Amino acid sequence: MFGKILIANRGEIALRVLRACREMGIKTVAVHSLADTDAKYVKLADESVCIGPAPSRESYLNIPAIISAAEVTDSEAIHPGYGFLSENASFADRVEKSGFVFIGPRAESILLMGDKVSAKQAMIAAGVPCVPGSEGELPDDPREIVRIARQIGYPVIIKAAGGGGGRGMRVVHTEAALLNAVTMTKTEAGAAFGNPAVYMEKFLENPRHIEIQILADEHRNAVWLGERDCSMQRRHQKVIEEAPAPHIPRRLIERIGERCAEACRKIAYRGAGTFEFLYENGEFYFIEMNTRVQVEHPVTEMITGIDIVQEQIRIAYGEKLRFKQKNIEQRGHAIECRINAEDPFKFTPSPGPIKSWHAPGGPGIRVDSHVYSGYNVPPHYDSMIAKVISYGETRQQAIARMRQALSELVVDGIKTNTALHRELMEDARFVEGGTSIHYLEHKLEQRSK
Ligand code: MV4
Repeated sequence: MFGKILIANRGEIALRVLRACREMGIKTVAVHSLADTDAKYVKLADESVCIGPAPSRESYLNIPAIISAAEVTDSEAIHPGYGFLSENASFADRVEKSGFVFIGPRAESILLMGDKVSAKQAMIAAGVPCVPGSEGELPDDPREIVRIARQIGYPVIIKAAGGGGGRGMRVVHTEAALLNAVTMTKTEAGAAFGNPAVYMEKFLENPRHIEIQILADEHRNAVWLGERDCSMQRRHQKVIEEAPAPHIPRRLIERIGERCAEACRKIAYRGAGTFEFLYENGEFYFIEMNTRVQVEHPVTEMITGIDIVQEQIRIAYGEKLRFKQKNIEQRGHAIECRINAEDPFKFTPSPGPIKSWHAPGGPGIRVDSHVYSGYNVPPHYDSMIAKVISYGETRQQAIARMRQALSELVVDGIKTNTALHRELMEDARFVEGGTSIHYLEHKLEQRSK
């Protein structure tokens, strides 16, 4: 196994990767910005290297600084976590060309999935069901664009090939609005992603967001670890995730999961990955694939007993997957609440010193967090400060445990969204399960009236 891994990230995921390494007897190197010198994972790491000033551009996104840190510490591999450089194909490539192992997919896979048009084409070829839409990039000819939209039927959605995660999209309801929307999306996409290519899909009005976790090794073995329901979101920021997804027939999910694993074998995917689907009227439609470990991976860990970060490390080392599909069981139910340092009404970030921090505990409760009493939440990064994860034999028990956990949680000194989570755990529609991607935004609108 690797002797030493450099963790190219910060916050809770840096601590999460550190814990995985420790358990496996692997030494860790933390890299940090000047804003994170006092962070818990920096102190806990075997070694640490300051890679630059507070702004991400100059530290956590600073490729030469990170590779130099790997060199001076004799690290063997680099774990990118999520966000920052985790889905940067050029980073993966430069890591490998510098003689280190990138703990993630091959750069070619990151590129393939980073372009949403090529990702969708690969999935169609692999037999994964996709949203009906244009065959690849939209052509320039306006008559062709109008023809494609008529064929799909309104409403349609125009999406940037270089976008994803909700960036660079526009919904079109009428033919009169079509060409202008395409032109505007292309202009914005060119400026934002350096790629003006756009594609068109049928716009699904009220879907759920269901994603499938996969693991694949470099020997063409691939398994799926069940699904997660991430529909509870606001402005493309997930708020609550759970596994399994309520009220979806098991045989349907199993069919989709198998398709995802088969797609991984087909494209020779390596590492952990997530297939994102929209689910509406009993049908799954692939939209994007994420080539990193995700924030919400713990809910899958809780119901499968598989440590996804450790498996990422084993896969990167070249090992074969230690289980076959028939060995993977989903048991019970898990829910994750993302605790953010933010204003509970305006949702603006609320950084600053945490005066008092009490984490919940007890049976079936897991808290992934890097914060502590006296910790200063820096203003430069994402506002998530903790993930509270509950596990139960049933969804009902997971909710009951989450209610208790949230009642125990204390974060004093800064504003957080804890009250929103407490409210949602009592919300009749959440308790029933199966709300759409629009539910939270509608609920918040009602609340502010
Ligand atoms: C869609 C859609 C409806 N129809 N595509 C937003 C994020 C990006 N991953 C894809 N997104 C969407 N694509 C079609 N054809 C609605 C969304 C969408 C969404 C998707 C998942 C989670 C939250 C969302 C919030 C708004 C819109």
